[in-house]
Amino acid sequence: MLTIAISKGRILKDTLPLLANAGIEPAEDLSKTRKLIVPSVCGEVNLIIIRATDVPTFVEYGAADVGIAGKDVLVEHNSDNLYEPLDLNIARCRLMTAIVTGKKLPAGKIRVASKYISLTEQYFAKQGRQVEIIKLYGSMELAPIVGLADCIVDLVDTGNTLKANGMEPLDLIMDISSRLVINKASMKMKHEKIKTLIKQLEAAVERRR
Ligand code: PRT
Ligand code: MG
Repeated sequence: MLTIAISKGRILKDTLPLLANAGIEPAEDLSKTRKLIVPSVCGEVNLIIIRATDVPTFVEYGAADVGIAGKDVLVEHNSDNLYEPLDLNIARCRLMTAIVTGKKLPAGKIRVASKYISLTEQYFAKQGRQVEIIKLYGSMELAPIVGLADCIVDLVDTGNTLKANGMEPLDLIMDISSRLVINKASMKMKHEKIKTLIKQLEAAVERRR
């Protein structure tokens, strides 16, 4: 059996066609079921359905052999126990700083709201700027408007969310897409199965280009 960790959020709709190309189809409609473990039609794979941010944790501890997660989540998680053999080129977006439209960052120490504590810290350290980071779990766009922070670090796709909240993107921190990750021990123990999966997904990603 191979266990694959996937998340129900925006990554799912792009993930399913890729998995289908690798011969993996969920035995139930994932958008409807409340089950957290769903077998594949072929019976050789179990899909576990978890929060996007939990994918690296499940794969790191071997609770799943394989997972699909955003680069943002992977860099923030920062594990040495994961192979990352394939860029799936799905759920693409940019990690950016953003600010109230027309405003400039004040001089000196600034307050930055984000759910990406480690990425934010690294980015501003490289810029040589002192920051106080305020951890939020969502609705980052609100923080500068209500005076909680000078700017935010968040994912931007169309830019519509920022715009709708009177904000604009400032600097690009990192281009983001979703990646295939593999538990290091699984890579050894289930080498043939996983190698085949990587090859099939690779081909599916190429075809999708
Ligand atoms: O489970 P949890 O709630 O912690 O995760 P989640 O809700 O963030 O999951 P999900 O499914 O929403 O996102 C999972 C992954 O999708 C992220 O880790 C990214 O790798 C990827 N992704 C790609 C995005 C976006 N694009 C994106 N636009 N994740 C979030 N957004 C949000 C962004 O945070 C902002 O609120 O969409 C808004 C901006 O979109 P635009 O189009 O208005 O610019
Ligand atoms: Mg969300």
